[in-house]
Amino acid sequence: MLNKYLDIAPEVKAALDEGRPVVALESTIISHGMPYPQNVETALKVEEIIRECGAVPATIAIIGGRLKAGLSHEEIDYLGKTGLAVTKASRRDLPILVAKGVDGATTVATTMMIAAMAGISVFATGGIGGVHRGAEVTMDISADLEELAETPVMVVCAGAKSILDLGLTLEYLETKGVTVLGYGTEELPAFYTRKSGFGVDYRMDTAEEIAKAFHVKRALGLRGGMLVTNPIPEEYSMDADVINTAIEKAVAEAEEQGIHGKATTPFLLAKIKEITGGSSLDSNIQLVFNNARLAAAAAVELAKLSK
Ligand code: PSU
Ligand code: MN
Repeated sequence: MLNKYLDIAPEVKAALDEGRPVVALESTIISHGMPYPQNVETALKVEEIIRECGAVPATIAIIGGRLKAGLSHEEIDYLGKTGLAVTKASRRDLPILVAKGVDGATTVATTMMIAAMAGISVFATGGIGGVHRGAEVTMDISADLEELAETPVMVVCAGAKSILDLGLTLEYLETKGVTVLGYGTEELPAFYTRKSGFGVDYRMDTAEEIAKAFHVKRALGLRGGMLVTNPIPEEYSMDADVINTAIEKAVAEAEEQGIHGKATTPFLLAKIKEITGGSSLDSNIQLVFNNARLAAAAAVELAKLSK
């Protein structure tokens, strides 16, 4: 029985019922990850790309306390315009927002949860949350990592920003049994750049291989997701020194101002944007498009395997 708080958009429901490919998309990236109107333009364009690649997009959010798998253009526009005033909803926020009947922008963790409830297996985003620098003292570790350990959704991202401690993030994922795949690379991409200095668990060169790995994981009865890391296209990648200097500055400023808890990631993202001007936003948008294409291709392959 489907969750009584869940609304699946008719187009998404039809695709799922017929075993056609569907790709989930998150909404924190819309409300907290990019400024208006680029956030709305990007969200709509990502949906278009997924359609062109033969899958049905399902942008996920909480609207008026309803868990939504598939949003209308009006709902996407509303989330984009409302921006930071929408509650950023991670796992611990979900029951409260539903109980109160209010809105929430879903992070990677809650997008995975709602995707799984709806029966969606593949999810495309920009970057995931992870183990923050200094987490050995602050214990700031994103709930996204626990969700990857528990919830059966493949997440396609461009790696993680080095606002995180990438080495500790990989260690955490290993402990939790989350496989980290590199699409066409042995090296974990670092969001704005194609390289991080850290290795992925396995390199895979086709969407078919990626889909098969996830299909077999499920067939083995193993719980949890899988992380597919897709390097930003060369022509949009940033100069490592430029971006790393901006990140260092942002992290130092967050520490100075005593930013903590759920505010940390949005604060750092906004600071980096401010320091680098528009260039990091352009890269950010392009890597999301790139991830949408790979996620759609993987969803198409997974649908064939699931027949
Ligand atoms: N990292 C990014 N861009 C983002 C996020 C993370 O490069 O937009 C968002 C995602 O929604 C992610 C969330 O799930 O931030 C993680 O927040 P926290 O670190 O508070 O768990
Ligand atoms: Mn955190």
